[in-house]
Parts: sequence; structure tokens; C-alpha cells
Amino acid sequence: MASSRTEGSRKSKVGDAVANRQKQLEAFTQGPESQLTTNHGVVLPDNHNSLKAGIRGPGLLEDFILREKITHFDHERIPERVVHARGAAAHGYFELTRPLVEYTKADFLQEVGSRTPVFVRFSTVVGSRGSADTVRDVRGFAVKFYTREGNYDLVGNNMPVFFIQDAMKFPDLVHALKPEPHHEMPQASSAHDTFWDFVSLMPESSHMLMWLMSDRALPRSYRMMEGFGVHTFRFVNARGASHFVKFHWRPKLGKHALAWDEAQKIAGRDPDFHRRDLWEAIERGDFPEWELGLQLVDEDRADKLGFDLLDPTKLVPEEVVPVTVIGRMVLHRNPDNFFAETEQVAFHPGHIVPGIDFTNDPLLQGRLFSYLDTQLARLGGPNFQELPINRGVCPVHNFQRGGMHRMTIPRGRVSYEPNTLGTGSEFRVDGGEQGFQSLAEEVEPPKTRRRSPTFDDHFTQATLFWNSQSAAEKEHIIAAFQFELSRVETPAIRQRVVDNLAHVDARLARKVAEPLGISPPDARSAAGRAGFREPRAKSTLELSPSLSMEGNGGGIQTRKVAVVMAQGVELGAFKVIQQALLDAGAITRVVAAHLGTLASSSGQQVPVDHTFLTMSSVMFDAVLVPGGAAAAQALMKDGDAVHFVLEAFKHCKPLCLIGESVEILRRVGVELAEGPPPAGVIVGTNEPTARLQLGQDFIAAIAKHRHWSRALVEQVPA
Ligand code: HDE
Repeated sequence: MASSRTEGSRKSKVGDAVANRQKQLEAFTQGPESQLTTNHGVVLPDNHNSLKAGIRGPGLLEDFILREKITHFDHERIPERVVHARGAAAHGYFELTRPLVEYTKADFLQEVGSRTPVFVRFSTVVGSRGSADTVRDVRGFAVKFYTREGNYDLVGNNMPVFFIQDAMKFPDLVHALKPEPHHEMPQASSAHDTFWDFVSLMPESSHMLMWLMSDRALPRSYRMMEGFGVHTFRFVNARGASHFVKFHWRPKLGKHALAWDEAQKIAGRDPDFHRRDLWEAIERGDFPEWELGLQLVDEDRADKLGFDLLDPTKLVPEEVVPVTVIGRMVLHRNPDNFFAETEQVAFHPGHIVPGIDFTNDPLLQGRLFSYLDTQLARLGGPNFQELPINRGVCPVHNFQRGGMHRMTIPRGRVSYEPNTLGTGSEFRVDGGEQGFQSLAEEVEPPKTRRRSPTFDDHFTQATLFWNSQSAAEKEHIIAAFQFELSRVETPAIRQRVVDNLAHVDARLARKVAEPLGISPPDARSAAGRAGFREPRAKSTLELSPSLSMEGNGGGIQTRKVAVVMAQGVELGAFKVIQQALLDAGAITRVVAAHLGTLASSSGQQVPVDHTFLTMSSVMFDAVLVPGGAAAAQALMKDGDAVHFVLEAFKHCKPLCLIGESVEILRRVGVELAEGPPPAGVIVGTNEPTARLQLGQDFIAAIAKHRHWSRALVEQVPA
């Protein structure tokens, strides 16, 4: 039983579990190779030439070495995930900071300080394996906890709600969202007719559409996004009492987004942007970290929330049920091999442990079927749990033994239960108290294929989300709807979407409709259609500030600052600011017209990290342009340099312009002399007394991430 297992090894719990898991994986790792053999161990005589009849003759069928090598190569791919095909993953641990004995008997949630090894995979949803990272999309956030009671998978997303309420609609949703079936376009994008046709007919998607059109769909980094379990789950304690629970992952670096124009440009410049960011941060030792927070709701409270907790298109506002932080997750090791680990890891919401249970959320119930089934197809058979990345850290015993690629060798003649031939005495598993006990929840008759009327309100929380966004975030949402619907070719679909949006907010609908060449939105036109049955619920909550990302801190650790330089640069202020940035955990890189070194105004040689050829401003969080008359003149004559700075300005990034470099902005009419500079633009001189302050101001501007309300942005043509 769990408790006796726990007793035996209390001391080894802290830290050792993570090291042991690593050791377990190491038993399966290989390389580097110093000698080549066939798959069966015969040493290769030559790895360059096939066996031929005569030196210029035809190849021989006998060549088992060539055939084995080519056959293996032919089979090197497995089907990509039907959704969430593109992802990146890392190893780490979860550390409990607050015991949950009162709520759950799950072993890994009992003792403060206990560390449970985890493997986490982040993903986009709609694109294929080779698609770009920075597309507008939901992000997967799947965590596998290797607990001593079995693997627990929390297979979540970076948005807390979903498009649909019932698993029955999932294949339709995904068919509508994926590239259209006749010509397989567009890749990794929701901006096409079939998606908007479907969602316009499914008003239950309204809330999720607000999230998808918001900046949440454009995370700056996997390390800077939240994760959510989405569904309501249950915790069950040792006495069998249950609580509803919602899971939240909160990034230590704050939650931050890219600008849409920037996201599109990055998709071309570096399609691996998020994957690379995660990999490099871990390699540098900047281990990404999240807090795990819970919203715990008892059954009585659940009935009074004003919406149904089983409805996955609803969230529980943090202002109604606060989030309690109970632990932290740190990712500290990159995978050794993408295929063996990131590609072969198999998540399943049905991988749960005693103390955690499902609810009757009809989307979750469908997922419980889908994930096992999909792994059978993707990983080729029923033994995928034996792959190193999927192996639990606790013993696995049962009689499910045959099937493709079985890797263990069960001994003895007994593969059934009950039996007496195994150990010599009767072995029988009967309905005792041990192991996983499903909560004995009452079920209400009759059996029915209908939707609960408690799921009928599709707009109250969409409106709450809209109302809770800052002015700049609202503009981004409007622009996103306009972009997507401008790509929709069928005017009737555009019209239906804006008519539906009028149920969320009249101004939003009007603004979205403006450039679309259709009639003004009319909420009444939707009234007769399916899903518009019930009046909206009365919500007492007008705003939920936690739904906005604006002003979300997180410091400047790991933020990348480009230092744009040319020959003759003055290093005085730059050196002081650079040191302040480095001390605060940021990363600086010198970008110039050529590689090698640049001579400063005092003749010092400055090494250059990147050129404008390979690095554009979209790869950085902030830009610093040190002064120096000669350097500023040179930069002004270099279109790439000017574009670099202006593009960063347009994307509302923090800019620090010293001395003569201010002229770069003036060139496009951004007049800094009149009044204070636009938000997030720090302007200063090379004066020694001003340097420290300049650095502090720049750091404060970077810590705000973006200055979305910056004036004059529309004047910049970049
Ligand atoms: Fe998934 N989903 N999903 N999903 N999902 C898959 O499983 C499915 C849903 C999520 O990094 C698939 O192994 C159905 C919600 C993540 O490997 C598949 C329904 C949420 C990942 C599948 C949903 C998710 C998947 C494809 C509705 C957020 C990637 C490959 C009933 C809570 C996991 C695979 C990884 C992957 C089915 C809805 C999250 C086909 C049927 C809601 C993060 O089984």
C-alpha cells in the first residue's frame, strides 16, 4: 500500500527521486560510437560501399548490411501527433512547498520538500512537425510526473478553457482547424474559411476564440507562459472526501507575448524560436521555473458559482476562488535525443494516481479514450509504456504481456489471475481498499445524449475576458479578428462571426467589422441559431484583472538585448549599462554590419556577435544604441541598422538611445525633442554622471516587457 511504501524511504525522497530517475534513463543511453556494427552486433567491414558483383557491377541482394541500414532508415519516422505535432520538451522536477494531506492522498503531494521527476512537453496544436513555433495558436503544456505510485500526466494547455464542450465535436473542430483537405493549406493557421465556418456555428467556442485572438496565442517563450489543466479534476483524501480542483502553472519569468507582426517575421527568421529559447536557457543554466497553483472548490461552493464546473469553456475567476501555490517545477536538463524522448513520450489524461480523480466533464471523458488509442497508433502497439521515457519509477506487474516490441521477459507459466501456480498459494486481487479507488460518485439517470442546460451560457465569460483586457490588449484582439476574417473568403462566414461577437461586446463587433466589407454586426441575426437558446447568466463579476497580461512583471532575467554598433562607437555609457544589464541577469549581444571587431572612439576593439544579415530585431527583447558621432552617422547610412532600430520601436520594445543615436528615430519623424520620449524609449547622453540612472531606467523599461501604448508607432514603416 502507498503508506508502507512511503514509510520506508522518507529520507531518500528529497532529491534522490530525481537522480534515480536520471540513472534509470542512463541505463538506456548510448554513444558516442567508436566502432560500427550491424543491429545484431557484427562488426562492419566498411560503411561507405555496398556489396557489388565486380568493382563497377550491380548491387547484390545478399548485402544484408546495406539492406538492414536502408530498411531501418525507411522506418525512422512514426506518425506525427494528429494534434500537437510540433513540440519541445525537457526534464526537471516538481517540488512540493505546501502539503495537501487534507485534500488528497496522492503520495507526491504529501511531504514538503519532496521532489518528483517530471518530463514536460510544450507544443503548438495545429501545425505539422516542421511548422513554425510562433504561429497564432494554443500551446500544449503537458507534464508527466514520475511518482512512486505510478505516472501522473497533467496534459494541459496555455489557455484555461477550450473550444467545445463535448468530445463528440473534437474531430470536427480539428478537421476545420487543420489545413483544408482538398489542397492541404494553410499550414499552422486558423485564418481560413473552414475554421471560421465551424466556430461561427458553434457559439460555445466564443470564450476560447477571445483567448485565441488575444496575445496569449503569441507567447514570447514557453518559459513565459502559464499552463492550465483546463478541466475540473478531483482530489480525494485518505478519508475518501473529495474536492474539485483546477490546476495552474505560473511562470517565474512572468507571462509575456510577442507582437503579431513580430511573430510572423520570427516564423521566417527562426521557425525554431521557442524550441531554441528553451534549449539554450537550459544549456546556460537558466532553468525555467513555474509555480503550481490550485483552485480548490468544495461541492457546496461549486453549485453557487453561476456556471457549471464541468463545462470546459468556463474558468473559475481567481477573484472568486484564489489560486493557492503548492509547489514549483524546475526544468533543468535537455533531452539527450529528440526522437527517443520528445517524440516518443506518450501523455494520457487517464494516467492518474490514487488521490486524484476525474470529473464528468464530457470533454475530459472523451479524452480518456482518445489518448491511449492514439498512442497505440503512433507508437505501434500496446507496449509503449516500456519505452524509457514512458517508464514509471515504481514496479509494474500485470499479465498484459504480448504485443509488438515487448521488452521485458516475464518468467513462469502463469499469466492469469486468480492463480495458485505462481507462488504456490492462492493469488487473487479482490475489491479491497488498496490501490486506485474510483470515487463512488452518485450517477443520475436517465442515460441521455443531450447537453446539460447548465452549459448554455456561451457569452458571459467571453465578455468578462474582453472587459478585463487593457486598452492595448483590446486593440490586439480586434486586429487579430480583422486579420483572420480578412483571410476568410466567404462573406457570409465573416458576417456570422461578427454577429456572434455582438453577443460578447458591441464595440468589439463593430470595430472588427469595419474593414471587412460586410454589414454592421447584428446580434439578433444569431438569435434563431443553435446555441443561442438561453439568456446570459447574471455575473456579479465585472472584471478579472488576472486575465490580462499587461504589466505582468518577472524581471529581466534571460532577456536578450541587442547592442547596435558601428565603427567609432563611444563605450563609456555602454559599459556601465551593459554591466547593470548583466548584473540583473540579461544577455547582451553586439550586432553590427560585419563580424570580427569594431574600433571604438578610443581605439578599443569590440568583438561583434552577429550581423544584420542573420539577426533582426525580432530576435531580441530590447535594443541599446550607444552614442558616438561617427558611429551614429554610419548607422544612419545603413538601411539594415535603421530598420533594426525602427522595427524594435514599432514592436513597442524597450529602446535605449545614447547621444547622437537618437537621430535614427528622428529620421522617420519620431520627434524626441518635444516633450518626454515615447513610452519605453530611454534617451540619454554619454555624461558620466547620467550613466547609472540610464541603466536603471532601461532595466525598468525592459522589466515591463513591451510598451504597447507607445505613441507614434503607426508612423514607422518597418
Ligand atoms: Fe488533446 N490530444 N484532445 N487536448 N492534447 C492529443 O494525443 C484530444 C484537449 C493536449 O505533448 C493527442 O498523444 C481529444 C484539451 C496536449 O504529447 C490526442 C480532445 C487539452 C497534447 C488528443 C482533446 C488537450 C494533446 C494527439 C477532446 C487541454 C499533446 C497526440 C475530447 C486540457 C501532448 C497525442 C504531448 C494531444 C485528443 C482536447 C491538451 C489525439 C479527443 C481540452 C497538451 O489523443
